[in-house]
Amino acid sequence: MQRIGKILTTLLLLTAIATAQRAPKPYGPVPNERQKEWYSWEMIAFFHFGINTFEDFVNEGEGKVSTAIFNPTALDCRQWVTTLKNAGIPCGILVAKHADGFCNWPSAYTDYSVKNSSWKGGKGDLVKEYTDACKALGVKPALYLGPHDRHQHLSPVYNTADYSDYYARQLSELLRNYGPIWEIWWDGAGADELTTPLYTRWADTVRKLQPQCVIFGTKNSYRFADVRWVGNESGKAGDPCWATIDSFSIRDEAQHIQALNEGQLNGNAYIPAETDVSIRPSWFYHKEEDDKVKSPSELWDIYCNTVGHNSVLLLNIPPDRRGLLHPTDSSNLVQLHHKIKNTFAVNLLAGSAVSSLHPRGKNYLPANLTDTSAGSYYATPDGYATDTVTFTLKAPATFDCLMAQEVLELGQRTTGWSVDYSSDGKTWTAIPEATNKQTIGHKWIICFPQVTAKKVRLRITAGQACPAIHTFGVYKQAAYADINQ
Ligand code: OTN
Repeated sequence: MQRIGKILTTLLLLTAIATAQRAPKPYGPVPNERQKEWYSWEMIAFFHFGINTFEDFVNEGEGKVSTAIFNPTALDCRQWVTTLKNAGIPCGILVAKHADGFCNWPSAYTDYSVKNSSWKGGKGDLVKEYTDACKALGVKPALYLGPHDRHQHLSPVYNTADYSDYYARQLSELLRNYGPIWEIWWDGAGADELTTPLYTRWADTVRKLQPQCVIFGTKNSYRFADVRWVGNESGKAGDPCWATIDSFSIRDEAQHIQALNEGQLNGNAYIPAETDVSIRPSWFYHKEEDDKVKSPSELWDIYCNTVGHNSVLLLNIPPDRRGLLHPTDSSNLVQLHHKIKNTFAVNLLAGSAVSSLHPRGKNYLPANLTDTSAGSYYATPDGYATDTVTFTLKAPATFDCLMAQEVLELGQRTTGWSVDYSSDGKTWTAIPEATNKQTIGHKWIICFPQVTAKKVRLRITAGQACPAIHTFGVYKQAAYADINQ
C-alpha cells in the first residue's frame, strides 16, 4: 500500500512538473487575427460627414435633397487625422455613404454623389482625400457604407438583383481603389429588409478584396460579423460583457438587446462588442450643439465603460460645414488621451512581492502580472480555476482605479473575480465596485473612491478553465489639471 502511495505521489509530482512547462490550452471560441488586431486599437474614430451636414437638423436624410448643397468650404482631412494622432486613436471610420444615399466619392454607379456637388466643381473625392491623409499620417482608414440607401431604394423591396449589384459594385469601388480598408460598417438602422443572401454576396466581396477588413454586422449580417453592436448608442458596454454570443435568433427585442450588451457566456460565436457613441448629441454636426460636446470627464467614463468593459470604443467626431473638426471636440478628445496615458503610466503594483496559491510554474509566475512584457502572463495549473494572488507593496500606495487583462488567444476563462486591500495582510477590506466581477477579456477597468493600502489581493473565484491573466494593476487617476497638451 505504502509503495502504491509513493508511486502515486511521484506521478502527481511528475504531472505537475510537466504541466508547469506547458502552456494552457485555449478554452472555447477564440478571436481570429482581425479581431485581435481590432481589440488592439481600443478606440476608433467615427466621421459622420456628408450631405446631411449641409441640412439643418438632419441626421437621416431622405435622399431627395439636391447634391448642390454639399459644399465644404475648407475641408482638410489632414486636420481630422492629425487630431486622431494627437488623441492616440489608430483607426478612423469615414461615412462614405449614409442612409440618404449620397456618395462622398464619385461612384460610377449613381449621379447622387460629390461629382454633382458644388464642391471643387464636382471634381472632389472625399474618400480619396481621407484615405490619403490616413496613409500620410499612419492612421488606418475604415469606411461606413450604409447597406440601406433611401435615394437608390426607389422600389419597395431591397431584395432585388439590381440592388444587390448596385451595393456590391460600390463596395468593390471602395475596396479596390483606396488601399487597405480596415473595417467596413454595416449599420442595422433602416436595414430590416436586407436579407442574408444579400449580405452573403457582399461579405464574399469584402473577404475576397480585403481579407484583413473587420466587418461590423447587425441583424441579417451577423453571421459574417467580426464585431457586434453593443445594443445602445450611449457608450455603455455591459457588465458582464462577454466576447461570445449565441445564435442571433432571439425574438424578444429586450432579450436581444441584453445579449448584445452583455454577450453570452459559452455563446458559440466569438463576436465582441463595438460601442458606437457620438461626442455630440447627434451623429452629424449641428452648430446648435457646440456647447453640448461631451467633456473630458464624460469621455473618461465612457472609455472606462467600453474599453474597460472588454469592448472597443467607436467615438463619433463629426466635422462641421467647413469640413473641419470643431476645436472643442478635438481638445476634449486629446485631453481624454492624456488622462488615459497618464493614469495607466504607472502600475503601483510593479515591483511588489507577489505570491499566489496555485502558480503553474516558472513560465507563468504571478510576477508576470505586473511586468510590461507583451507575451508573459500568469496561469495556474490545469484543473485549478480559482486562485488568490497577493501583492505586497514596498510602501503603502493610494489608488482609485484598477485594470485586468486576460490572454485573448486562450479564450474566455475567468468568470468570477474580486479585489480586496489590506494594511497588514490580516484584515482585508473589499472594494465594493470590484467585488463579484465576471468578465475580464481584453481589458476590464474599475474606478472607485481612493484607498490606501500596503497589500492588494486578486481573488479569482470562478472560471471555465485555469486563469490565464496577462496584466493586473492598480492606478491613481491622473487629474485633468495635470494634463499638459
Ligand atoms: O431607431 N433606430 O434605428 C435606432 C434608435 C436608437 C439606437 C439605434 C437605432 S438603429 C441601430 O443602430 C445601431 C448602430 O448604432 C445598429 O446598426 C443596430 O443594428 C440598429 O438597429
